[in-house]
Amino acid sequence: MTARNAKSQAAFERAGKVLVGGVNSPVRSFAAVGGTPPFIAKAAGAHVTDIDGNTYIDYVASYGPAILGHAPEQVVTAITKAASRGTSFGAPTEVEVRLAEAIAAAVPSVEKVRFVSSGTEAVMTAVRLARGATGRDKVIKCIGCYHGHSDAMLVSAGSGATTLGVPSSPGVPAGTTADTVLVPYNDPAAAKAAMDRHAGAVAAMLVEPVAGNMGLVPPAEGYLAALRELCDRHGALLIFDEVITGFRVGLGGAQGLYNVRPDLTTLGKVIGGGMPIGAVGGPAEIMKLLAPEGPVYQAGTLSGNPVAMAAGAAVLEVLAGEGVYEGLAARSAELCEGLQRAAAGAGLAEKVCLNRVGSMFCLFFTPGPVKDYASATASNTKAYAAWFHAMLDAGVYLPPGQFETCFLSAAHAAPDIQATIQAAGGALKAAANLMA
Ligand code: KE4
Repeated sequence: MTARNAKSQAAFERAGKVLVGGVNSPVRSFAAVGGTPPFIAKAAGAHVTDIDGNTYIDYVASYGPAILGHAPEQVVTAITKAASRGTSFGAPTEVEVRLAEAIAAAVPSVEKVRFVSSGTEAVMTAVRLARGATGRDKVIKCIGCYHGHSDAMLVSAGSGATTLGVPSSPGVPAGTTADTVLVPYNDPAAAKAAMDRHAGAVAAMLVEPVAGNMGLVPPAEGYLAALRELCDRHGALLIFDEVITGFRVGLGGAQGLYNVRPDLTTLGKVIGGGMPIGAVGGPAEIMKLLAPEGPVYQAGTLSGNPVAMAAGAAVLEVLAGEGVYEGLAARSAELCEGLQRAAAGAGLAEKVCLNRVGSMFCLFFTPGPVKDYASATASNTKAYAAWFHAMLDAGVYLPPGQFETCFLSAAHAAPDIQATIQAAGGALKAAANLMA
């Protein structure tokens, strides 16, 4: 009998001959969990179907963009219409103005926007803008937060005392990361110490207001407000990287949810409806420093791409509808309560930790609480891999790594929630065997 993923296996082998690792982004290779990634043939609503004809309930959601589910009618129609009028002009269009207006109307600290083509580009631009605005070089970031793959962001903690970043990848010059300072997430005292140590030299504190790249780690009570106060005291800018949380945890993003206003915000994922996109936003006072108004250079051939803009505008229109986020949160809560019950049924109630913010959630294979990188990386990644594969075999597609975040969409319905909880019972028992 052929494996249920024979076609994906063959496709992965073929892909490996022309695509590095057979993929275009490392996490998709299943390196963290082993096995062969399903090659997706199509997706609709809460479901993805691979080229072997297996259909899964999807919680990867393209790592965030698919908040309405896959191929929502409003978005497909918008993309089709836009594409039929031409896919890129290198000239201003009304649709990019409409999307920028929708973002400025929803995100409390944003008056002006610059669109780019990825989250990485958005963060790179925001950091350059902060450095241009302050005339300072240093940027403080949190260990475990991911802000894309620009050189200055590929840092790991250097020797404990200095917290100065050292390159985490070959090809990144030490000089590029020398101005990146690392502190633990959810540790206001460490952020204060770093700011004091580099007083007068810090351009910005860059943070994921809800961390989604070490698994899901919510901000501790008062943490974001403490960073706001610290930046004000030191004349540094506060940058919220809302590439994941923007329009995911609410129309106003995490800054609306936690009522803390950053100086600059980066966005991506949801605002593009699955098309390549990123954005930087903030007060006109700061944004006007960007070219062509100001001296801080930034440019992009496909920035404000009309097809991506049309897709994003369609998504935000639906998200502005009545009760969308309430529904997402309610179904996510129901799912997570079911997963907690399944964990108890597998004798893991005290051995796993489930974090949730709105429609983002993560089951850590460690007792927790998981509040930073150190506690997240205490997770049993072998147990996670066993859980992941048992769920995949049961028709539930989770992110292929403990340090990613699950996303629920507006298309996930009661049967999907119940089927996921049902599958979790057996999958957690498989994982329990690997947990001491
Ligand atoms: P992109 O350049 O991948 O569009 O965005 C980079 C980025 C910036 N900021 C945050 C908070 C992000 O989460 C990301 C990218 N997120 C990952 C998910 N862990 C994308 C998935 C991938 O790398 O394939």
